[in-house]
Amino acid sequence: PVTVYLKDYQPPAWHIEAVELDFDLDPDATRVRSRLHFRRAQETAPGTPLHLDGEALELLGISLDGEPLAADRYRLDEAGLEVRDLPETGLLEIETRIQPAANTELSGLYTSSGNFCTQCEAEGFRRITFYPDRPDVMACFTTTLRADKSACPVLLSNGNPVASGELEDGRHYVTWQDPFPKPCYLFALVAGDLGWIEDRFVTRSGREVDLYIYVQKHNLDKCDHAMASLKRAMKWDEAVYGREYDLDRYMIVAVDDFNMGAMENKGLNIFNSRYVLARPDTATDSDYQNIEGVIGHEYFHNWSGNRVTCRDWFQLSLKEGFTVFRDQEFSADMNSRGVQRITDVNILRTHQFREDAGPMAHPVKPDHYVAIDNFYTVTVYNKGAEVVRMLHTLLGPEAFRRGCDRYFERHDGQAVTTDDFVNALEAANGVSLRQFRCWYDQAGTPELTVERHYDPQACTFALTLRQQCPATPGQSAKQPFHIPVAMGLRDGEGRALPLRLYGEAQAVGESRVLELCQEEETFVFQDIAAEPVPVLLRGFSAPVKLNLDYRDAELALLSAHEDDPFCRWEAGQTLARRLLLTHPPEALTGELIQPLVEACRHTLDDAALDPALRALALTLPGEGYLAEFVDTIEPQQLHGAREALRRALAQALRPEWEACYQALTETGPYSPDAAAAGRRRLRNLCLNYLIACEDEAAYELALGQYRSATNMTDSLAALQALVNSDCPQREAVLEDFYSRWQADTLVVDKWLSLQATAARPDTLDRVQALTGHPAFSLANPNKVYSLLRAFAQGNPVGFHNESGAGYRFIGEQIRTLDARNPQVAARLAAAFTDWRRYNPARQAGMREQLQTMRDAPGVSRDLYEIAERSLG
Ligand code: B3K
Ligand code: ZN
Repeated sequence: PVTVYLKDYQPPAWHIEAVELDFDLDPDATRVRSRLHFRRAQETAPGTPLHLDGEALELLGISLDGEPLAADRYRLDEAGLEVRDLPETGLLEIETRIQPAANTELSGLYTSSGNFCTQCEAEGFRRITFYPDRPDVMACFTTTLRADKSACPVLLSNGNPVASGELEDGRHYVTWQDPFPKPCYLFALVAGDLGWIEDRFVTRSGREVDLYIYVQKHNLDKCDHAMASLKRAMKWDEAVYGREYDLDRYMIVAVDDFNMGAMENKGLNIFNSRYVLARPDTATDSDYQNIEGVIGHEYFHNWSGNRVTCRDWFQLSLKEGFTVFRDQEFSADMNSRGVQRITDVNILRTHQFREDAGPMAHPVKPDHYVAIDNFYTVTVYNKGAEVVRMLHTLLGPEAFRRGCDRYFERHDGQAVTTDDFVNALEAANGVSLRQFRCWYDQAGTPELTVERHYDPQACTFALTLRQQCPATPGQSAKQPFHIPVAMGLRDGEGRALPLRLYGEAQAVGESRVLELCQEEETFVFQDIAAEPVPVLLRGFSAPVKLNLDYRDAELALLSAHEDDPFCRWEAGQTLARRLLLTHPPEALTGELIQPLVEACRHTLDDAALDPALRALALTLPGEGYLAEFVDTIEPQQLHGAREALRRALAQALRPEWEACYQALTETGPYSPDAAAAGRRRLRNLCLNYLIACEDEAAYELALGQYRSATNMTDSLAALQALVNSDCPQREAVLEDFYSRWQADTLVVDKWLSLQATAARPDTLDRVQALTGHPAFSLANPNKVYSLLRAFAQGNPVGFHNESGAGYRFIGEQIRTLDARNPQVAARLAAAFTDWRRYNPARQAGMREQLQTMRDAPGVSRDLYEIAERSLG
């Protein structure tokens, strides 16, 4: 497999000014006629051939300016088509044949539940027709779809419909025109027998936009939340970024078979149905949240991604990091800002920090890849979002907005780089972000070590901040980063102190952002009457690991008094983490855990605190996060410790959990709003503790909740509690759930995940058995994620079973899957990349699977790259 390097980037030699596509749709043999209006780029020497990418295509014909092209004027190879001796401008017509129903990779044109749909990002368009498949080639698309009218009454593509009519043999056609030039990765078509709901949005300048959500007809009663979310997103982007929608219609289509979450195709988003469909009895509160977030994300791409796109795929974070930041802020504004931030930090620290510390570590702007689809990572997306968030923090909201305005204005209609984004922020504000650019180029998570010194005579408090970034593959030495450290100081009673730095005439507020640019800097605060408690990284202002030797009493104080929700939560988590990592499970009782018990009691009773924040504070750090703090990961040990502490807290506060549970009982109709969801979350957490007592009363409570639940959140929480307990009815309830929901594929996914993540000795056997269950299919990515990935990445004790059987099972599944869908196989293989973190026996078992994957005959580029880099 070939490696592509950023340093080799060359601008396109040929432009495509307009393209007309004509599809004769048939599941087994679709004919695609393409008319490319090409022009040689000014800098290109005459005689330079035109390269068109193509993969899995059957070429039926090719002509130039109306004449068939002689065989010696073009050459077909594995990568595509090379056309020689072209005039400066002209029209190339190409006819190809493809087989949508046989497309198991779900890249290009494929069928899902009998309907046609496409996925072109990153390099799927070349599986539809020969084309310069790179984002810096932007063209205006006109697309005609022809299909059988009864099988495909709905025919959709980008832009606006401009013509339609009947054809012979019961076929019909629709022609779509997209007035905005776009790269081919944003092309989409959908054809099939779909139902839809419609709505309308009036932009703030008074333009009317028709909104459509298309789904399989049996799902029509599950679209309202997605539509409401879309309208909120459109309004938010106008209010916060001044960005309006630009076409007459905005369409969303939900399909059951989709490799990723969703795709921002211009005017025609295609979604994994799990990010569209919701009804109170089928979707949980977090499903509702995720739908709102992903609908927002794809909508925001219309500006950050589509109107301004990426020059090449190394710039992926230009659109993804920025758009994730935008969707996180949207969700924060629609719900609870504190809860959103803690949730996002949790994802970052559990998954991205881990990636950044392993063999797949890469910068936010990578500099080489084998399969670009492997780089849709938590680093490019979530760390990329943190980088944009730091720019927001450093510049402040107004200057950040000015910079974004400048960026959209300067680059509208262009394909640009992350550097262009930073340039625009600089230019609009007259600042230099030279050193800040390190965040784009250097991989690895910096460690921020803090030393403090209080001088009672001088009444000064000095904070010395030192940064250090570990080596990552291919990058041994690192330049210091420009790190914004949002901070404050509190006195012994928890009161915030005014902050006056050395040399300042007066205090500047009680919260401020220190900028660490050197390897080490000291900040001295004046007028500090007694030793204060420092609070660092408010709002988690930088994606770094913080080392600060807090005393337990200080953490307790912050967990009771700090205003910043993240820092308050973090203080409690740190207390719990210390217990979990420094004591054997059997010691986690009595005196030792008394301070934590008291902190939990305080949180439980704190009626003034948002229930969702209380639930987060009362949740023990996850095993995945804890694993970041040990040298050798012993999954059973981490799990055992966490379970022991959970049981101890459950028993110590039994009456309190029960009282809180009862107090939060609600009877009204379901609403997914943040307040109601927060109350359910806390109540279900109480249930989760109560069931840890493993007694009849707790079982009855869970069984009662399962039977009487009127929404999926409560139903699933009860089921999960039971499945992870020794309750004798657990199997019966699981069966009941399946027989009730077997017709709803997304609910069945939850049923699979629950079993795959159950902490029970027989889980591996069960997961193996479930691969043969009618509910499972390797052909559907959601099923693979719900069962196999949930087991491999969400059940460390099961997957890392001493016997190695978990490794062998998942390895085998990956190899089978690779032949059918390399992208999904490669995602699943991520479970093995961290093999060096385990003991020698596990290392050997994991490495063996990676080697077998890498050396398998016919291994895909995607899987090869993951295995090879992991073995590195
Ligand atoms: N841009 C798409 C991801 C495409 C995946 C390519 N393998 C989804 C998103 O980030 O909005
Ligand atoms: Zn995106």
